[in-house]
Formats: sequence, structure tokens, C-alpha cells
Amino acid sequence: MSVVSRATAIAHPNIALAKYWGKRAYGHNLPAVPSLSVTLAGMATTTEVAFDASLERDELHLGGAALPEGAEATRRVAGLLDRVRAASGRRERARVVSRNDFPTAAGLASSASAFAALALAASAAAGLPTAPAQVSDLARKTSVSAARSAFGGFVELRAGRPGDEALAATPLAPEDHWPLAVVIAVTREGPKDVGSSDGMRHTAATSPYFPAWVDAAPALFEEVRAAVLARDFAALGAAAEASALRMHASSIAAAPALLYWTGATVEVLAAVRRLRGEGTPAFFTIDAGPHVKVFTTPEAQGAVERALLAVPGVLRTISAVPGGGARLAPAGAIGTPSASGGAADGSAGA
Ligand code: 2P0
Repeated sequence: MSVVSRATAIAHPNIALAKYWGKRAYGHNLPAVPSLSVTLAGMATTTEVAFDASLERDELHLGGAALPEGAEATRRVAGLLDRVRAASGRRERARVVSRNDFPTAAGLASSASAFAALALAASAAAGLPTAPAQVSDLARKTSVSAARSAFGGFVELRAGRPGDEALAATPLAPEDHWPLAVVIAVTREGPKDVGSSDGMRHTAATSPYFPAWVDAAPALFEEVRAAVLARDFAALGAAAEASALRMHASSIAAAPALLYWTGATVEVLAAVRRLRGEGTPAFFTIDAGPHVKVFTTPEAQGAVERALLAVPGVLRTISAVPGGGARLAPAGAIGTPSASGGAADGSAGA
């Protein structure tokens, strides 16, 4: 009978107010610009990692389906597990079972919650330290936005610097610092055309505006950061919209152009401006997809939802509030029957 070391973790998606877009040419997966995000409550990825000597290769089961060995997601998961094996001295392959309780087509960075949950569960299962900074650095090496989901509330991640080996996000303010609400206008079902990693690589390689984006991003990040600390909604909205629009401008100027928007995306931007003109607190941000995330206050959330649902092309809305960071969960939280015996919860070793 093989001995299994197992742990389960839960992590949440985050939405960047100051966008990350582009990697340093040096180092390993270092962001070219600083970013600042809000981790969301109410949507979660739950991931169980089981190191098992009887496995011949790492396995990934997503939402109840086994992914093929050569799939991009399987390769990225195996890459993170390789780092955990190298750091812990373990040699066993692992079975990873993961599910999201939110639709991946919502345009939320599901890779952020996925790799934050994987980094924490794999660290715990292998007996490595599970402090958020270590989990954040491990997650960042596979997916930069995942570094931010290690923490809850308002989270920042500086740009990479020459010589950086470890780079972790840091918490800026807890989730109850500022009771914002976010309403996501879903404008298309199904996966996006170009993934974030490919999109930013293409932008960096071909867009004459990419250097301008990298030059502009640090000042926008500082504006976002100051507005969050001061709870200044108008200042945050101006800086966050500028960050999103300049990020997208860099991609639109790539060759060939990378345009994530649909007509409905632009209609939502116009609706948010109309709302603001009528005195409703609202600003938008857009990630690598056609959906629009609209930040508002809890008091105005219902009015914003109604206004967005009335925009032609908006299929539905999803609402969320700031939430907590990645955490370990009890054994069995994934709700999947486990394989071989010898199960260990939390950070227990083999
Ligand atoms: C962000 N995005 O700051 C930005 C805004 C999308 C647009 O972080 O290559 O999946 O895995 O490091 O983290 C999405 O990029 O990219 C992202 P990789 P990731 O949220």
C-alpha cells in the first residue's frame, strides 16, 4: 500500500485595480509593472493535492474531468509541483483535484485562484512552510496574478527587479478596509480567444505602445494605491480606468491587433459613464476578455446591476465583495472520493 500525503486548500479570484500586463525579459515570470488587486469573497477554487508513490505521473482533474498529460494546464501544474518536490526533497507524483464554484466564463482570472490554491495545498501536502508570502512566491512563479490571491483584501505586487529570485505579493489593507462592491457584466459565454500569457507576450513583442504602458504603469499604480488607502472612490476610479484602458491600448496597438472587446464591452463602458454622470458611484475595469467589472458602493449595487442588465449584449451579472486570502481546508472539502489510503490532513507528512 502506498502512503499518501494530502492537503486541501481554498483560494479566491482577484480583480486588479492597477493592472499587471507584461513580464520582465530577465528572471523567472517576473512582472514588468507593479499591480494592485482586490481579492473576492463568494467565489472559490478548492484544490486537493495528494502525493502518492503509486502514481507514475502528475494527474490533474478539473471540475470532475481528467485533463490529458500534454494539456497546457497539466504542464503548468506539473511545473509548480516540480518546484515543491525540489524544495521538499519529495519524489512522488501527485494527483490534483480542483474545482471552481464560479463559471470560468465569467472572465474572472480563474488561474489566480487556481494556482494560489494549488501552491498552498501542494506546500502543505509536502510539508513545506505555508506562510502566505511563501505561497505567494510559489504561485507567482507559475502565474503572476495568483501571487495576489495568496492574500485577502487589497493586495499589491511590485514589479520584478534584476536579481529577484523570490517575489511575493504583500497585503496593503484588509478586506474590511473599504466595503466596495463589484458587479461583473458578462458579455459572452465560452473561453476567450487569446490567453493572458500569450496576449501579453504578443503585446510586448509587437506593440510600439508596450514600452509606453510599462513607463506609465508605475505612476498609475501609485495613484491607485493612494486612493485605496484614502478610500477616495473618485480618485480610485480615474486611476483604475486609466490603468485598464492603457493596458488594452497597448494590446490594440500590437501587430496583429489584440482586441479583447466586443461591442457589448464598449456599451458597458458608456453605461458606466452615464451612471457616473447621474451621480451613481461607479467605475470599470477590463481584463483579458470582453467582460466588464464595475466597482461601486454596496448602497448603489442594485442600481448598477439593473443598469448593466439593461445594456444590449450583457447576458447576466455576477456580484461580489472583497474577501479573504488562500486557506487550508479540512480533508474531504473537495467532495471527491479519495484514492489509496493513508490520508493525512493539513501539513502532515508521509
Ligand atoms: C491582472 N491579468 O493584473 C492582469 C490584467 C489580466 C489582465 O494577471 O502569464 O494569468 O500566468 O503570469 O497572471 C492575467 O495574467 O498571467 C492577469 P501569467 P496571468 O490581473
